[in-house]
Amino acid sequence: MENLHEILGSKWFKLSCAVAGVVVFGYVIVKRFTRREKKIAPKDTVILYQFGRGPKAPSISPFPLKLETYLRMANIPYENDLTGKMSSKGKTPWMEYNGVAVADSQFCIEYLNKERGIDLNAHLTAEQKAIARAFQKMTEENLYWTLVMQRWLYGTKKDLQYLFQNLRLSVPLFLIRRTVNSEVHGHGIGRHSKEEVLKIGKDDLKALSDYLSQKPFLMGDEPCEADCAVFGMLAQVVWQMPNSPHEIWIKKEFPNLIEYCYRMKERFWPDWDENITEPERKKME
Ligand SMILES: N[C@@H](CCC(=O)N[C@@H](CS)C(=O)NCC(=O)O)C(=O)O
Repeated sequence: MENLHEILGSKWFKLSCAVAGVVVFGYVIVKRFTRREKKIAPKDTVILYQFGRGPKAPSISPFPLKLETYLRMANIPYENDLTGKMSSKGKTPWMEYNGVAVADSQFCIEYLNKERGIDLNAHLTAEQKAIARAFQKMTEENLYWTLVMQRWLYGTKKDLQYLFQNLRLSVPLFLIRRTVNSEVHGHGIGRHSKEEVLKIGKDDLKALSDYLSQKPFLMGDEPCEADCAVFGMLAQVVWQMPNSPHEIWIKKEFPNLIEYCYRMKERFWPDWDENITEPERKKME
């Protein structure tokens, strides 16, 4: 008891309390003034949470562009929240729809399909649906990681600064690189040599190019759900990975993938230029 009194009365205890008080007070003030207004959506309107716009494509990430393209393809009213707030799973994109939060672009699509009775694959046979799914998964679960490794690990800091200049990178680059290294190691692809990783990327692009061939869209004359994912990914290569091996291959060996991206952009993004930051910056220069 004596000891407790001594501790409570000591100079160090009082100083620690004062410091803790200042820290808590500062935290409350910062939180109070940086609190963002929560978007309230009209009924049946999606709030799409994603990063801010990219320099030459509406997102620097394939998955938000996939989901936003889907919302357009399916004619679903939506509003963007571009503050970069992450989902409950710590990823982007995610959405709120009539008060329900859904994380993961594919789960968002499936939720909306169910809620609104949408089927963008209605014109496909069961066999075509299976092929579309296989290509989508190859693109999102395999090709994607070669883009991640090119962008974050093999690419230059200058390329990243260009990509992120209008976005807040709240975590220092070395920490992001450390996380990416551990993610790709866990996935397995990060254990391969750079040459091997790039070969995987090129082989996937070749498979997409060979399968697309002269067709306007992945599965034929009309776009389907998988086109949203494939376009979201390829748009990064076409517009936002300058001088990367991926861009060089696509330009030299798989030009039908570039034509495909322009076709998708024309059909679903007539307002593309208003949703990228590059023209704005050009005007300011
Ligand atoms: N399967 C998810 C993938 C989303 C995803 O990987 N998003 C990345 C951006 S490209 C992300 O949020 N990364 C942040 C992180 O992993 O911490 C989806 O389809 O939404």
